[in-house]
Amino acid sequence: MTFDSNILSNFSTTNKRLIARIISTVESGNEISIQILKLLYSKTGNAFRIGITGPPGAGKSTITNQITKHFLSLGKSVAIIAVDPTSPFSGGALLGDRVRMNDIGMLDNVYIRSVATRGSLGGLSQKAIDIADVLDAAGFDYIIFETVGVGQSELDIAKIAHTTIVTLVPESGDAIQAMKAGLMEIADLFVINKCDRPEASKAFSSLQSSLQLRNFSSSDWQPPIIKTSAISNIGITELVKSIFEHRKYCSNNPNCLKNRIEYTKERIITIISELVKKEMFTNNLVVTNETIEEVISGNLSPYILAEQILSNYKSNFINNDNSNNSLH
Ligand SMILES: Nc1nc2c(ncn2[C@@H]2O[C@H](COP(=O)(O)OP(=O)(O)OP(=O)(O)O)[C@@H](O)[C@H]2O)c(=O)[nH]1
Ligand SMILES: [Mg+2]
Repeated sequence: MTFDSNILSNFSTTNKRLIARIISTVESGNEISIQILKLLYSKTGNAFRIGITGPPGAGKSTITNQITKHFLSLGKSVAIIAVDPTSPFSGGALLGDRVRMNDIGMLDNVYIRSVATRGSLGGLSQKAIDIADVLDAAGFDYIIFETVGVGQSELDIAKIAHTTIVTLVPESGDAIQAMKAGLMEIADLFVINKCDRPEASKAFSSLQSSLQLRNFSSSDWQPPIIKTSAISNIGITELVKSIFEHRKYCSNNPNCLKNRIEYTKERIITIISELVKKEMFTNNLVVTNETIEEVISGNLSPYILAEQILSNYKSNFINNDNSNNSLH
């Protein structure tokens, strides 16, 4: 199987048909998809990646919609990846919202894609990350990931996003408690949305007190809390300003770099394990049914067998490929 790389000469933010085609290929995870990803990678690294998470219905899509419009007004392009959307990427169940969302999706400089990761191990799938690379290579200035804060995905989002926004609503006082363990740590910025509702200032103080319990050092980034009423575009300018401030803070911060190194290492290990797994399966596990029956009958530990297979695999690898193996 080969891939005609000339196709990529037309690759740009406005060629949505080609973007959709390439993303579908990447989602299929076949051999061509790896060729494409390898080819595109040198064009990545320019998009600023924003993660937005929070409980269902907190207003994540509405905020995404508003910040997208803000970026567009600055002449920028935006790609949105909705990870496991609980409702279609629509701004909620209301038809009016859905129409408005479709509106921005129709614009030249906006691309919206939903990705399902449910059922895949490890939350945010490798696929969502690969898709972000495709969109980055296409030339989008901003990539926004929307995830619902109820699983592993939102914790993973913090690793891949340059800036992570945790969205809460005034009524989510209890939710703040519930989410302390996970969401509090990953937020670079907090948003209390729906501030047109009562209880907003109470929610603000309660979140502020929870944050004060954390011991930030003077050089640490201290997550600001921004009050918004996204539906009326209130607080969005402040939110975008804070995103820019965080971006600036991270541009030369060793902790941010350390996180990126950790995440990239993790990503490489995931790719290696997937490649090894694929190879094991294509070689039919290089193990006989008799050996597997030994495991079933309790005579051979699956751990011992796995170690033996791995060790055979490694010695094969070393024998077959002792050239070109220096990594820099
Ligand atoms: N009153 C009020 N309602 C809002 C505000 N922002 C969003 N909403 C409404 O809240 C509902 C949910 O908004 P969404 O933007 O879909 O929320 P979401 O967090 O993306 O929802 P899921 O993706 O389903 O988890 C919609 O009906 C919005 O119109 C706001 O600032 N004030
Ligand atoms: Mg949504």
